[in-house]
Amino acid sequence: MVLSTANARYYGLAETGWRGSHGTLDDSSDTGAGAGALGGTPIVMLGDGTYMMMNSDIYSTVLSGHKMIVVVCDNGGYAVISRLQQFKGVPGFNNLLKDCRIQNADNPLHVDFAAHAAAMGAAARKCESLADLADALEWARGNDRTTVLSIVTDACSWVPGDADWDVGVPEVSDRESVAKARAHQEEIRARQRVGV
Ligand SMILES: Cc1ncc(C[n+]2csc(CCOP(=O)(O)OP(=O)(O)O)c2C)c(N)n1
Ligand SMILES: [Mg+2]
Repeated sequence: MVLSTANARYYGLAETGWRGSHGTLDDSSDTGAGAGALGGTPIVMLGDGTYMMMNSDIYSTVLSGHKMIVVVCDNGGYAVISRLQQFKGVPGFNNLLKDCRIQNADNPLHVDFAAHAAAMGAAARKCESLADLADALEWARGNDRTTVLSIVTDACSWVPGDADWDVGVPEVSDRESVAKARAHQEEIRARQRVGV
């Protein structure tokens, strides 16, 4: 099982020989997911935003016959980045679909991931519940090619535990919330250990 976030390649490491059965790949420097080098079908779990950034790997695995199972957690956008954005003192914009400008806010323009994956030759199914996902995984295991399962997830529930994320905040702003975020950033930086 591989958890993959933004821009990690879904399958790459299967071909480069990444060894291990579980892993989490995070952020833009990663170039591998979809382990399975030691046998078995890789299961790659990723977000809807990650799907949008790197879905051509699905087509490649259909063409090359390197089957994988992809579970797309569709929470309506870049949820973690929306959270980060709001922590830095501004209301969310352009990260969650519901916060985007060109659309009906009550009915955001969701991508139909199952239809999209099917268009690239993958087997695909939309799951309506966790029980449905369990059935779909069984079905996916028996398929002869890459299979994509999508399921709706929550954009605002987070597991416990957190860390400061040192992203630049403007020094000058009319918003008090931004000034506070900036002051917090300076506190974070004062506690950083250079070179560690
Ligand atoms: C190419 C690239 N652009 C931007 C980012 C920053 N980034 C990290 S997580 C993330 C959001 C990913 O969205 P999604 O996969 O839907 O996960 P969610 O946060 O919604 O669970 C982005 C844009 C990145 N890692 N790589
Ligand atoms: Mg998302």
